[in-house]
Amino acid sequence: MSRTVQILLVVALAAVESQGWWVPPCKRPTQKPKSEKIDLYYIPPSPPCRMIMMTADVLGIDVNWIYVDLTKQEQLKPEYLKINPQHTVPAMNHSGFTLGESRAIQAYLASNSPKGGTIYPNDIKKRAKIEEMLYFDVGRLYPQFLACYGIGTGNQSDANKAKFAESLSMLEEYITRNGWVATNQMTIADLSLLATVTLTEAVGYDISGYPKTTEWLAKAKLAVPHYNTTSQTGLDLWKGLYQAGLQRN
Ligand SMILES: N[C@@H](CCC(=O)N[C@@H](CS)C(=O)NCC(=O)O)C(=O)O
Repeated sequence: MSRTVQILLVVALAAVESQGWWVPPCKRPTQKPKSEKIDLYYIPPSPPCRMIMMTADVLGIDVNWIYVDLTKQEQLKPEYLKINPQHTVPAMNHSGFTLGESRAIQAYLASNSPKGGTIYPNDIKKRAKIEEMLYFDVGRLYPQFLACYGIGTGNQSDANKAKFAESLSMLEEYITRNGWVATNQMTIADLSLLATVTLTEAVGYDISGYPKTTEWLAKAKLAVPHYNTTSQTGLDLWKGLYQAGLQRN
């Protein structure tokens, strides 16, 4: 090859490369997969959906909110059941990766977010404490609340009320020990329990006998961006449904 042809080839290659038309294999830039937006299926009044809304707001992440009309049984459609066989909201679809449990969604959102370490730290002991309180909520406090005050299904028997009150005392003890529910800072467990404990406001249950919980409730609400425009609106809708359920009984 003549010297002139060699120079022309080098110049042509440089031009092509600078336009990004072709990159030699050895120089191929690492292709970072574009992170697709997360789809979150929800309805505003649902307590587990409110905890997801609060988690997304605390993380400051932008997601696709997709309303599922339960009155039209959209949650029973085959395409929804593919995402969540439990036919419940909330549910999540992140480029084909699906979840149908609110607290698992919280953990995923936090793990996937640059700010996630603040509310879902990597430290294994802190995580264990957070999980302890998430299970406390899903396994004890929330079902005991629903046993008394579930929409159209609650039974405010003395036994049910006593169990709920005992669990509130346990929560009071955790908050007294930690400052927040699981650790000394706000975590996804606080957001889970915030969704549950604020339900007491909707049913007129007085928690002033639990002073640490009352203090925590106020500071947790302040720590959630847009609490009054997102979570509170959902809670008010839940209250309307609860009162309508009372009238039906
Ligand atoms: N353990 C689930 C419970 C979710 C749940 O019960 N969602 C209700 C609304 S609050 C629902 O979607 N019900 C409709 C159905 O069961 O078909 C979670 O926390 O994600």
